[in-house]
Amino acid sequence: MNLYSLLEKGFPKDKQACALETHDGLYYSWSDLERATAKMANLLKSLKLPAGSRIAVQVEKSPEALFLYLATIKAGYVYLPLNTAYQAAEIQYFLENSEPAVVVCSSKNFSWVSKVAFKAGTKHVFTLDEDRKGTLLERAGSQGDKFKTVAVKDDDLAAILYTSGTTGRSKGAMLTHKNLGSNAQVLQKFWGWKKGDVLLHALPIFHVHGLFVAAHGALINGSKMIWLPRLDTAQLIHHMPNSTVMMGVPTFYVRLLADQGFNKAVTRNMRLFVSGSAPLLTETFNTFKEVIGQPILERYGMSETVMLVSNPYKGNRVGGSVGLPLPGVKVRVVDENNKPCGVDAIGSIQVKGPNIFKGYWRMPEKTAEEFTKDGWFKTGDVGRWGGVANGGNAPKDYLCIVGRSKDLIISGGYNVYPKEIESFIDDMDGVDESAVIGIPHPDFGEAVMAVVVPKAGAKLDAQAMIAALKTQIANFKIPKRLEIVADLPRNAMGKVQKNILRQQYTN
Ligand code: MCA
Ligand code: AMP
Repeated sequence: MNLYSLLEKGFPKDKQACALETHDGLYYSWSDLERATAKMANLLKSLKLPAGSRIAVQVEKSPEALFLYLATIKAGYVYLPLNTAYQAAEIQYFLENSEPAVVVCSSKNFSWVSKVAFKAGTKHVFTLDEDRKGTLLERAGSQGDKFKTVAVKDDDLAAILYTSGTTGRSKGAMLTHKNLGSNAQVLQKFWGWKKGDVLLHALPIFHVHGLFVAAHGALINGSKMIWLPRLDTAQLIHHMPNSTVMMGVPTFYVRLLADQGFNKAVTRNMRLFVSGSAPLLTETFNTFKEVIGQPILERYGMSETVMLVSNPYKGNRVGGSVGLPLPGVKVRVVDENNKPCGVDAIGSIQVKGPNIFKGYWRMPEKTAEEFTKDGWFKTGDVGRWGGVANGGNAPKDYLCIVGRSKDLIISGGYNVYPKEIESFIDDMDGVDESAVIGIPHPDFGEAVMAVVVPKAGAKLDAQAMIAALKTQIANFKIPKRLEIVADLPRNAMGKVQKNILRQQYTN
């Protein structure tokens, strides 16, 4: 068993057919994909890495970056993708925590990444750039272009995805070959993937959505991908007439609808638009349906679980609801005693299934905390069956997400944990305390905002604080707004009342 073998079963017979077409007019056949993947797998094998070695990758999106992922799982190693926005302090934590055997980074970051990597005990650091340059490809070039896929066990790790923690540092969610394989198979059927489909791919590939939902979907179906480096609405509109499927975070749809060039004619060959990673506003769902004539399909998942719930491909897609549990996935909404709630009652969402991760990397206690005694994973999301949540009107077997029990902000599909940003702000000179909240944002859905209290007598400069944060943390985590105030609202227990702050700054 190996996830690569499962995906490979779907590759087309005609190996000269196009697997990837890039924004700059390059065509990669399925044979190119297989040969490049084999060369990289041979390179990894030649390093004689111990079983279970992690291959940590922080590179810009390119076809070769996808082949590196495929090579890693084909060779039986564990893929560890890292957001390209992460800076030195963030990367240092991930590398020290995961102790990868190999690190692959952009040439422009080599000097600082290699320093951090060698310090963390990594033996091999390669570079890979967007323009087919870098030492990884140089070294792989001389390797053989055939590689026998390594047999692994169902519950061997295929990937580790770091997700930010509500308290403390990020946790590495361990995903197995079975977790990813079972989800890819279920989605292929559930979303009606068919021969002739072409996926328009503009998501980053260091997260579940772009890699395990979008790219896996096309690979397991042997479908061509139009491979764009990032979201660029003009490029999407240009390629859409030659595409049939697209997946995006809600910001994709907000920006498309704001573009004069986006209309029914452009989408004439599109059969499916999928949205996820953050709530899709009912307003966006309705406008899209009105303008384009087809409803966006919204689905719900997590890094720890891959996809859980989806609106149907054929059937009623409901705005404001994430739909029905996927085949094989069990979902329950429970009260504080873990007892299932009735229809229309709000409770915590818990899940079970072959797609649920193996646990957090080297955190057995954290892992145990996140599961109930009878094996349900606690998502930290709050929901209800049916009802009129989010302005929609969902049937009783449809799940609506109405909030989060975890203190989490989702901005443009990226998760930001307030605690992390607060700790950076609290460490600054002259800061007494801070509260970081999410406020509505027309483009990103939610935006990060910081409310900061200075120490007695200290004078703080909001712009200087933002500039200082920019040197320390990923750009999507930077507060879009920072207010300096005399004190924070607290309840009788002394806890900061973030709901009051959210209300105050929402308008
Ligand atoms: C960029 N910026 C952001 C974000 N992205 N600010 C807040 N939130 C963001 N998401 C800021 C940059 O710091 C910069 O600020 C300015 O916006 C422009 O940056 P740029 O890179 O040009 O932005 P963009 O290309 O327009 O990107 C926006 C985006 C992108 C397309 C929405 O963030 C994106 O691709 N998001 C997708 C995330 C994703 O794949 N999530 C899936 C996670 P300045 O100018 O001040 O420097 S997987 C998941 O959640 C689960 C499992 C699931 O269900 O899928
Ligand atoms: P991540 O940690 O990046 O895997 O993000 C997972 C979280 O994204 C989930 O726990 C939800 O809070 C959120 N999420 C994903 N899809 C949706 C959706 N369709 N609607 C609302 N929230 C979503």
